[in-house]
Amino acid sequence: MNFMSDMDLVEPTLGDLAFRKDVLSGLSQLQPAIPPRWFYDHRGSELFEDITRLPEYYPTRAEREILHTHGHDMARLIGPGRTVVEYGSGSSAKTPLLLSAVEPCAYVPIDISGEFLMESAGALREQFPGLPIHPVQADFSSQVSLPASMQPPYLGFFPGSTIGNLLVTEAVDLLRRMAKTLGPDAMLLIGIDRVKDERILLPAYDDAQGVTAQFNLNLLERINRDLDGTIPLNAFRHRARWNTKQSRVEMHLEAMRDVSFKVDGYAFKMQARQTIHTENSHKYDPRGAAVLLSAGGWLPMHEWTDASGLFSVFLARA
Ligand code: AVI
Repeated sequence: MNFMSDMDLVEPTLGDLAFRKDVLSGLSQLQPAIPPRWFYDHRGSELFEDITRLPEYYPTRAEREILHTHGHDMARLIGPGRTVVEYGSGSSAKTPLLLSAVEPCAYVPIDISGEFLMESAGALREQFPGLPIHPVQADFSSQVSLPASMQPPYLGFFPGSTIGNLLVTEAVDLLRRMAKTLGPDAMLLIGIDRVKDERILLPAYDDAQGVTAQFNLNLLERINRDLDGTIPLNAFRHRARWNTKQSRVEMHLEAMRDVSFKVDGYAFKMQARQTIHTENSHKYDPRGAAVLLSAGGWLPMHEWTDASGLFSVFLARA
């Protein structure tokens, strides 16, 4: 006999509904576009970890080099005894470098993915016994509340140049929310990718092994799986473009022929060469980064770069 259990009646979560809304409204625009936060399902997060190890993808290596080389200098300016609040901690790959340098009194990783949070908090507890670790599962695209037991002064940590994936107005809003959450005596340590030659930028987003292409195309697989989509994956290809005016690398999925498909029962048509815009990765020169931080309510104190000058880490105060 075949009974239907309660588990079979799966209610859509708020995340599922937000994904559906972003995809249906995004595909209906004149320039179809889907926000990059939907890249990170389980497979997408794995592919992103693979990207960080690619020879062409310099940001992760360059930022690690900066934290490794200048950790003592950073610790001197930051001082001991702050509660470190990491935004979008993910797999927390760079956290040990920071925590060993700055002598924090507690660590609060914030991430939308509970799975990643628990895994990395467990690993850090082993590595830093005695350090109180309080994970917060939250989406920092809205105001985040810190656990009541956490004490200022805070050090916000936002590595990886994730700020670059936001439009400038969104980035300013996020920085302001961080300033509000972390309070008047806070500091912020933030990774920001620099403007550089296209010959370095483009391969970083269109690697020879095609891992970034898989990462981009995985979004269509996710739509087909989670939103009952019929998008023919082999009709699309990955594209990375440098947009000089907006100082950003853009990722698109380009239709290689005219295509029609359905998502959640809604019909869509795209012509050959039309694209779905899936990501912006803004690059800042030192002045642009300082202006961005100031507009977000943070006063830049110091900038460190790697030996090749590819990437910056800024320390700022509220
Ligand atoms: C997460 N973020 C900072 C990455 C970036 O470089 O913009 C995402 C990424 N997209 C393609 N490769 C990496």
